[in-house]
Amino acid sequence: MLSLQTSIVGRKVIYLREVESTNDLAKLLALHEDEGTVIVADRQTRGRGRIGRRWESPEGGVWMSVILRPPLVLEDLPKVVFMGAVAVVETLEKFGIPGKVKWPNDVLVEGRKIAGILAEGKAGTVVLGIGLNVNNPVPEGAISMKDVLGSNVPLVDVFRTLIARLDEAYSLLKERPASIVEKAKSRMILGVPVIVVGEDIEGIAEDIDEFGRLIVRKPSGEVVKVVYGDLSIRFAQR
Ligand code: BT5
Repeated sequence: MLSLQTSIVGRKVIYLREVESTNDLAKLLALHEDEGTVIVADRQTRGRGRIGRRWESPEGGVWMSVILRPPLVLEDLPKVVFMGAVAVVETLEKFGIPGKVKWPNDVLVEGRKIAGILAEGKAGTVVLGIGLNVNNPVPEGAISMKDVLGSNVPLVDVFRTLIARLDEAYSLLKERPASIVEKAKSRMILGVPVIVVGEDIEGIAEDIDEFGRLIVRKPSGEVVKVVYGDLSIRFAQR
């Protein structure tokens, strides 16, 4: 019915009207499901961001997780996050919306958050969770595809496009992991003043390195590499 023609991502799709968190369910199902299995729900009652933050997931958005078994080590988890971010930006592009990646795991449109990525991994399995605001109401400071386009967007088309882009990005990740970092970098907001939240670091977000670390140049000229993890950046006013 969805007519997915992907090779891995979306080989099986498990749809629920409501779930606490697609990532939590995917982690459980990963014990016996093959890679590529997608869990998608109309709404989540306990959608999660990083470090226990809440992810608002009312009906109208795409809330999904995919079970992956990439031939990578745990240090490569940022590459899986970038794979998700690239697929989201490409999906938005297909609908005529220019999106940008904000390190480490956000996608912004018009400076506001339209999507968040949550990759959680252990022992060879990674659950890649994506929340994309489509027609749903969004929290203060966030944005949806509907807000940008001015009318409702067919949710199933967005989902189908996202699955196709994720499948492409996953083959790239497996064949040439470095190219996923390059792709994410070309779509990332760089060259702007940032503050690393919770750390005493302020400077210009210059670049990312091959491990996905953010390279920040302080006003003193000193360069700091911010490790991907639970840290976030805030754009600073100059
Ligand atoms: C994220 O966390 O951005 C990752 C979000 C991942 C959500 C997906 S949905 C499917 C799967 N199942 C889950 O349970 N989760 C994943 P973080 O960087 O920690 O950002 C969280 C912050 O984003 C919150 O503290 C809010 O400020 C903001 N936020 C919450 N809901 C939002 C929404 N719908 N749109 C935009 N921003 C939101």
